[in-house]
Amino acid sequence: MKSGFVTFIGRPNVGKSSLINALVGEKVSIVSPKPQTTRDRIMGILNEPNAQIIFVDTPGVHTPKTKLGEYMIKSVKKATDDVDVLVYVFDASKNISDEDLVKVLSFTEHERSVVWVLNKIDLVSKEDLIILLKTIRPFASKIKDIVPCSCKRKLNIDTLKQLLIDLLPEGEPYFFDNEISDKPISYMICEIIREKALLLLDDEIPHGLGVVMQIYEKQDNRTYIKCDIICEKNSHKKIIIGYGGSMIRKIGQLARHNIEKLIDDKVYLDLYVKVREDWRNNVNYIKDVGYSDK
Ligand SMILES: Nc1nc2c(ncn2[C@@H]2O[C@H](COP(=O)(O)OP(=O)(O)O)[C@@H](O)[C@H]2O)c(=O)[nH]1
Ligand SMILES: [Mg+2]
Repeated sequence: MKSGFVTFIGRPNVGKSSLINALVGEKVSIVSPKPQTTRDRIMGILNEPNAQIIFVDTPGVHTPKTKLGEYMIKSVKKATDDVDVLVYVFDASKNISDEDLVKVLSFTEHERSVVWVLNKIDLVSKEDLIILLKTIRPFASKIKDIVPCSCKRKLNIDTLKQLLIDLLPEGEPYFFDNEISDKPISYMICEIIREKALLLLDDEIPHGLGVVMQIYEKQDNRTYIKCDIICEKNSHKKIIIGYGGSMIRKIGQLARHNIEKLIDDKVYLDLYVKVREDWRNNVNYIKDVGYSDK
């Protein structure tokens, strides 16, 4: 039996969460085209007949501007200490700068195995991929392997899975084999709601969004869930609710669909919008929204 922790790091938006969802085969981490979608370290657990891989998803490496941002960077640091394999993800369709390489190489100064993934190869030609591989190969002397992947086309996902299993140490499983994440269901439900809001809302609002669960109640033939969507300004609240409630209804419909799949029950989802000015700089609010060291 093999078992261990595999942490995914890299710039925002390169596809870390998408890769982990593809590898686990379940939606454990939310995905959106907006940077800084992932705010916390999240574990996704994959059980194979002879292996348990605990994937650790992290927020993208960025320069923090708020207390929440500082928390996000701290959670990356924690997730890279003490893991068995570190996977650094690049976006193959973007240029890889020297600055990127310096940062990436700083993660290879340890004993543990490091793998590089070039994701989104569906967006580049074979020729460009070969040029990219030639450019980075000289820096890869201490790396176990470089794997080109595409989540969108499901290319090389199984190859990556097998490589990671090979690199894991022998050991007993850390989690029961029916668990898919270290986060509670309430956390995953709030994240699904935030994902739909990220997808539907304009650029300026999403960064200031948080979701807090107020009620989760199993009823006769359905589950009743009440959540607050937290935003930073009254003007944002108006946009989130939308004309005659049209936007919040859309967010609710999309989210309900995913939540019903996750908990395998019919769901009545009740959403409210609340304003908390500057909550991302208030430690107590950050905790309320579910991001805490504990
Ligand atoms: N074309 C393409 N898009 C991808 C691929 N993987 C992820 N994406 C998209 O890239 C965006 C960012 O993905 P996400 O997993 O949230 O990135 P993260 O910030 O690194 O976790 C989303 O819009 C994904 O749908 C891929 O292989 N090909
Ligand atoms: Mg992510």
